[in-house]
Amino acid sequence: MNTLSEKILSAHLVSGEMVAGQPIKIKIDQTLTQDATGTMAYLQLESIGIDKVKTELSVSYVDHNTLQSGFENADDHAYLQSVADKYGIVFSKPGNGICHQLHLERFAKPAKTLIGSDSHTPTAGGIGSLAMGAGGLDVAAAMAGRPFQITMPKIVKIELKGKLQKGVAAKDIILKVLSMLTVKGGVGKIIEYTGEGVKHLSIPERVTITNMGAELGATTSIFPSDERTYEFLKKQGRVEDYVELKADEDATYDEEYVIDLNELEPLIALPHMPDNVVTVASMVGTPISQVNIGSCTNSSYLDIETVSNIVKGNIIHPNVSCSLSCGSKQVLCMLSEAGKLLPILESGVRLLECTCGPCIGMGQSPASNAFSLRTFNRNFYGRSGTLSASVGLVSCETAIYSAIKGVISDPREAEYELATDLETYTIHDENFIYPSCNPNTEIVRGPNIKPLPINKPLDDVVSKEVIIKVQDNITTDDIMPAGAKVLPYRSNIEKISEFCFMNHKKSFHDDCLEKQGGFIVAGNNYGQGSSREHAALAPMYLGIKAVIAKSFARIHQANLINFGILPCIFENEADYDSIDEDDILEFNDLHVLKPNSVIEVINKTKNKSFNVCLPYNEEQINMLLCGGLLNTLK
Ligand code: MIC
Ligand code: SF4
Repeated sequence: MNTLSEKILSAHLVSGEMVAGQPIKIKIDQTLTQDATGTMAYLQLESIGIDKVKTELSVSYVDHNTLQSGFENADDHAYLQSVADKYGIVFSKPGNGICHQLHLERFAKPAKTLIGSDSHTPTAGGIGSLAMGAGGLDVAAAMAGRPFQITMPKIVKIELKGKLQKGVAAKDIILKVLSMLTVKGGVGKIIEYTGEGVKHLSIPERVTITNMGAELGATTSIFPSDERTYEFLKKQGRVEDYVELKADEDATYDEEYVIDLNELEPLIALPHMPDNVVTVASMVGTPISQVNIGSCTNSSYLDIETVSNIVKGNIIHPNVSCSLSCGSKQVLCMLSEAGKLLPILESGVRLLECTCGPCIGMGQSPASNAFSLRTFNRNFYGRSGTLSASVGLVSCETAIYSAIKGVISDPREAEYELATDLETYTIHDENFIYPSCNPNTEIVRGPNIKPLPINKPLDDVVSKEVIIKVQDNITTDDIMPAGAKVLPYRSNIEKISEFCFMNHKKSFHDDCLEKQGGFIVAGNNYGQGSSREHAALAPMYLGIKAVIAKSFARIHQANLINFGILPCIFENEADYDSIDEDDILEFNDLHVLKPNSVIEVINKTKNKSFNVCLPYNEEQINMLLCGGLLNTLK
């Protein structure tokens, strides 16, 4: 009577009891990294000191930092390529595609475990892989053969009934789930999709749903591996990777929901959160000036074929700038081969490289006060690069139909042929470079690649100021912004730390330096969003010793522990209100910190105290005391 996830987890269990809330360790079969998090991950791998990765497969993708406006990104690419060659990692060249789309096409396997230094790694759950986002250091440790620790999640069942109507897409399913569960509703949970509606969903549609499960804060999301999975793997020339996988009929779940696909309508997530969902119908007529199609959520052949079919014979509205990035070279080549690219180009769409591009602010920042419609997964404040812009998240159907009309429009009114996908796919693996595993490969290190900062062991008494106090749902984009100006410094922590919290408190960096570090106080779901460990590394570098929050997002909490910053949880949430910025807080007797403890923190400014919980096991407490995972590994 096992769920799908329990079957994969138990087949990979190394230690721990599979009881929700308990720590477990699992064997990791595959890893992936991307360039924006990969440089750190590989610096960490180098410092762990192994000869060759110990996973079945590890892939290093270059898809984020592809704008080469200085030497920095190109230097990082050369570094990544040389490390991959030496340590036995497949290297995917810039322009080859977005890591999640490529991994799905060429490498992900049902019933395998995968962790990736990118929060959207659960994309591969669309073909039944148990795939999770993680910090770069955890990915490095997995490449070195260490099991991956998670808290055994609760298992949530979402039963899909019926069939999507024309104009309604898989994106609308996940937006519906987001409206039901919210951006913190998936924390500590795996979302399993079941029901007869599943068989009507192709793999590209399923991965749109698992991809955006990251926005629920879920540990991962997963679909069964069935005939549709077989069909997809066959088209990819990988039938041998197919295994059937489904939950037992009598499996029991911690929560259950039902969505009737027949009744679903086009939806849109309004600024500035992916769960701020309303119907497209309620927004019809809103003027837009930008549309961006692509990202790891919606960039498959099927997605772009749909775009091509809708735009065919139409012109993008004169007031709209519409860009499109395919998820991979395979998608782009197949569109071209099938004659589906020409209608897109003729309509006036701006064709971009097969990369993350505008999704991570690598270009295409909207105009001041613009409304931008995007098929992406995140519309966090400032992420587009324009603070005054509003970003709405929609399906490909809504995006392209609105781009033609110049205002938000309901794609159910569009006349177009439904996409049929291709009978066979053509494989274009030329941009994957297989490693020589030569131990003498010289590692290329440009001047922007600075040595990894290492934390000091924790002091017994820490008495410092609260440098910043923030509210609920603070994202890692709030903590450590991305975008074309900041991303080139991902391998230079000293430099990137200058941008820490820049959209919330410009003086954060200088205050930390002046006060020799301090504390962060936060509300619920602190650190949601990306897996970027820079959101822990930069604060660590600036001397932040603890984050005291009402609750944390999973990956960020693990990253804080990995870098030796105490993630403390208010025992009593009301104490959040009693703390102000600049208050001096004091932690005592940290050297005798025990697993799963509740400790007292003294607010010296207010002359009172409050309790915080540290629900961590012995290994994690040891890591925190030593100043992080790297110190313990050494
Ligand atoms: C994102 O979508 O926010 C990113 C950029 O892909 C991040 C990784 C990063 O910050 O490098 C993620 O999702 O983990
Ligand atoms: Fe790239 Fe955007 Fe996907 Fe992150 S969410 S991996 S930036 S496409």
